Amino acid sequence: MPELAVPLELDFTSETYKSAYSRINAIVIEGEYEANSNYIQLADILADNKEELHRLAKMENRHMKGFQACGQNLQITPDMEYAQEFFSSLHDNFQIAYAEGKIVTCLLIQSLIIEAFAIAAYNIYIPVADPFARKITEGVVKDEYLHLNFGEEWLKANFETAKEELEAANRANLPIVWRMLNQVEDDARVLGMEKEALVEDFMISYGEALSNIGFSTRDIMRMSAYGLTA
Ligand code: Y39
Ligand code: FE
Ligand code: FE
Repeated sequence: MPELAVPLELDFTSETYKSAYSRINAIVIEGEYEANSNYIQLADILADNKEELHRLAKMENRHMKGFQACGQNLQITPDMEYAQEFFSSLHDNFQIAYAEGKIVTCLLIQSLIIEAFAIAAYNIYIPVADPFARKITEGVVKDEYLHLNFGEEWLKANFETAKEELEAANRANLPIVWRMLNQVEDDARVLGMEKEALVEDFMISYGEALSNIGFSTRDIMRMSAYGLTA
């Protein structure tokens, strides 16, 4: 059987490809930049995990540089203004939660939702990427599993006190991810990535994380349904 859903031809030099890449590449660069600063902020309030969080922050900075090189390699200029707007809702919700000392909400936004989004995007991108970007992305996605795992472990250890806040944070932030996926759908398709595959991979990583943290299948079904109304 041939691989499914890989377009017959992707011309990495076409104007159509480069235009879509200028937005998706910017999204990824902005995401990595914000992930770096989110982990630095988390290190300031999670004293016990300070060193580990600084290590994660450093990885995000390395990822950002890798993806900047991917854009340069294809001779595109990332549309950073577009990307900042793309992340603004999650960015604002993280900053509001941080200002209120809501560590659980911050971890749900960065270490579960954004990391699961990254894992989905990178896994779906790798088979359709240009050879330079494929190498970079393969290295990056390994780190993203470590980041998701950090959130899982911390939230699992604090499950009883975190449960209610996690449910509220899921309810407020999962619909935003759905809107982001809808917004990026057309550009992603130009790069050879189908929205259905992104959604599927996201829900697998996010659902597994919720399960590892301590939620029941019933809870996970209920929590997942909040995305659907976006
Ligand atoms: O933890 C991380 O490194 C996450 C910041 C990076 C986010 C990547 C978000 C990717 C969404 C791209 C959508 C393309 C289809
Ligand atoms: Fe990253
Ligand atoms: Fe990450």
